[in-house]
Amino acid sequence: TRSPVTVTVTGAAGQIGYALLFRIASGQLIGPDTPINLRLLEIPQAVKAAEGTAMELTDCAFPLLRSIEVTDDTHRAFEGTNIALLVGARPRTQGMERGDLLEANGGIFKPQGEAINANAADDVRVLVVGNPANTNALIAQAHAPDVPAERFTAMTRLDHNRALAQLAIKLGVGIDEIQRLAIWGNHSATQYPDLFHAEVGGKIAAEQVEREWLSEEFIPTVAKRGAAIIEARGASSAASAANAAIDHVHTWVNGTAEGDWTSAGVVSDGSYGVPEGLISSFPVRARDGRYEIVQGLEIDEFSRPRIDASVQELVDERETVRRLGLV
Ligand code: NAX
Repeated sequence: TRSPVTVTVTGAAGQIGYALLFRIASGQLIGPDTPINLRLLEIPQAVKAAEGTAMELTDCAFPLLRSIEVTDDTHRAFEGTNIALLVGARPRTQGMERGDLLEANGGIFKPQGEAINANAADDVRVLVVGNPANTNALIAQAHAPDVPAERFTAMTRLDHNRALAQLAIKLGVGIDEIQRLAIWGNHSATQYPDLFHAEVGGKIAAEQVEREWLSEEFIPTVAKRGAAIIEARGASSAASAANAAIDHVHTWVNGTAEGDWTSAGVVSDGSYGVPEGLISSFPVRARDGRYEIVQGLEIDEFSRPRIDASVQELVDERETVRRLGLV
């Protein structure tokens, strides 16, 4: 058995929280040898509901779950945290402009960034799930100057998994036969799922599908899947989002398979024309506990404008939060 890891989950009483916490406590986040101390952060009105979830977690008698603490104190929530999953966010409500949404979320992610900076463990890793995830991650990172910027990431693994599944269905192959797929840009409808580097059976995926399917079906289906789930379920993706968060952290800690990569929103080093400092999705490898951007890929002319459009949206979001004094 390894030393225990402290995992903080914000928005713990929400629907993703409910799908996520039991999997963390059962050992799926890091691995079957690592005991977990859980910290659940909620707003005061939802603390009672989070305590109910904590009771159920206790009742599972998970061998790896060492402790659970529910709090509405942001500083306490991140004390000694090794893994921070920032799930709670302010949803867009009717009549709300994008600027209002970014400002409301700044009110959440700025203090959480500060609290991580002041209280978290030296090896803290942060995954932002709450939307707009990339820019929320940027805001938190901007307020944690003592934490290496690369420790702040945004979740595009759900988009990645959606793209894997759509391609597997189309080609009639297993998920494990697909390698090197990647999501570029923002976790939004502008995201670009790239099949020009993806391989199926050692051959480029884009060459195994019709170009029209790629542009008219695959890309929009992946990009608008969140809306399709809401339409069908009457609620937004929860278990699949929780699953993707588990995948993101598990890969970060345990590494990608040799020769393969995955997708994550990470701080740009200027690669592929993505302005430095933006938190954008890239093809990434995980090695030695770090995500690194896969370098040296050639970007074809189908992909280039699509990547650029999504990155431009991130640039605009950063401009907005700069004007609001949030970064
Ligand atoms: P819910 O509304 O069910 O839960 C959110 C929870 O966050 C609530 O319990 C609320 O009390 C809490 N909360 C709000 N402000 C908080 C704060 N300052 N500190 C701590 N907790 C706070 O939403 P849910 O369906 O769980 O979704 C959570 C977030 O994930 C949303 O922002 C959603 O848009 C985002 N998603 C991101 C995805 C991604 O791929 N990156 C996909 C799924 C999901 O849409």
